[in-house]
Amino acid sequence: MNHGASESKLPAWAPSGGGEGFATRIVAAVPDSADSVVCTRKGAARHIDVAGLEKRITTGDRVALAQAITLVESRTEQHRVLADELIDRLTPRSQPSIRIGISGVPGAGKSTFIDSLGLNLVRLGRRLAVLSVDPSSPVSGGSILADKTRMDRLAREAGVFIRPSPSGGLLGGVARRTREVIGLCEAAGYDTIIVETVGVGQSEVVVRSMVDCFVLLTIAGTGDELQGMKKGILELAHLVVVNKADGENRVRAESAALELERALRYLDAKGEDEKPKVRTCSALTGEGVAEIWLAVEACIDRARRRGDFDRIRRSQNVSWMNDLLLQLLADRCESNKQLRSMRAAIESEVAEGRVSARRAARMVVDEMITGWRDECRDEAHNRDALFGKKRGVGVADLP
Ligand SMILES: Nc1nc2c(ncn2[C@@H]2O[C@H](COP(=O)(O)OP(=O)(O)O)[C@@H](O)[C@H]2O)c(=O)[nH]1
Ligand SMILES: [Mg+2]
Repeated sequence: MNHGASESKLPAWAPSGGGEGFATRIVAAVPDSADSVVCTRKGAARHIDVAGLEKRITTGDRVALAQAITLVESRTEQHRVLADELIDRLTPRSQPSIRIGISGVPGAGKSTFIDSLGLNLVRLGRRLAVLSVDPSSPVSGGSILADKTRMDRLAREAGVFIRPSPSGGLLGGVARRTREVIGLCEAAGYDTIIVETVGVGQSEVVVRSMVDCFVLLTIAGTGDELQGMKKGILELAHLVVVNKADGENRVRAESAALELERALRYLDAKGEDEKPKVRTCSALTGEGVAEIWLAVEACIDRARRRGDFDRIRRSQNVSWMNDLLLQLLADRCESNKQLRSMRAAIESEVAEGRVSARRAARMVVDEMITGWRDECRDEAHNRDALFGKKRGVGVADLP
């Protein structure tokens, strides 16, 4: 499979006259069918050249980056193995970056805001990747570098990479992959990562756990709306921005900002320094957007001075690993046929009170461990037969 740039084409919505200079392209997706990729690393390399992909990504090839993201997002086991390998190769190459989360209800103006902010960042010489975590965003036709995202101006910039959510993704799954996609973008040399997420509750919490600065974008509503904004969400924010402060709406936006500031004064357990700041802007006219960026930088500087920046990143990495660990166990419980049928049988025993829940959970874990050990042994046998005992865990190494 050759994913050369020649296979990419302009999206249907590209402005006429944009020509070859238009940065956004549609590229073919990594096929999802199991037989398109041979299971072993050696075999699979014939189809997806992980080393080649790594090289292209680190030399700034956006088509390669898009393909890598599609690979990471794929649900097939074969792709998972290759994605693991690619991530292992790229992790040491990650560049220092800042990660910003931008959340808000649909229509608050997030995409318009990112378009405007992004142009400022490009002028400042930053290389920007925009990722969106929006399970409802419609995407079609394979992997697309930017859909109709209201980021048309940004999408033309050479130093910008825009990636909407994969279609049909469940929130948990989309966000889980986003963490890895951030890493890919950093390895590709993007120094500023913006994650756009729809404010529907859970997604904010997930995105908050992967960024350095979390911005909540809101609009002046009926007043009730502000009151109804969940305290929990406000507490997540480093910065609250009241958008659409333009035209007739300007006064309302400014009074909404004052009201928010008052509400935030009573947030407990945070020093003055750490309380969310409130700003207004107009993403449409661009007024106030540069100041928002200064506020983001100030927030990151404060964190650095407190020694929080690195500490929080480290703890985000660790909790990320722990999330993955639980996810691996849960996936195993669901995907392994033997475990599934054993669980079904034992569930009815528990339901009838014949076996305690505690004992049953223990039995499932024992079964899981036994099954895993057998599989590892088989896998090691196969590997030894294929490659000899030179690398990896040999049969003799297993307990
Ligand atoms: N008047 C005004 N309209 C805006 C502003 N920002 C966004 N909009 C409009 O609000 C609508 C939703 O914007 P969009 O960026 O798609 O919101 P998102 O769903 O939060 O990404 C669009 O019609 C925008 O043109 C702003 O600052 N002022
Ligand atoms: Mg949007």
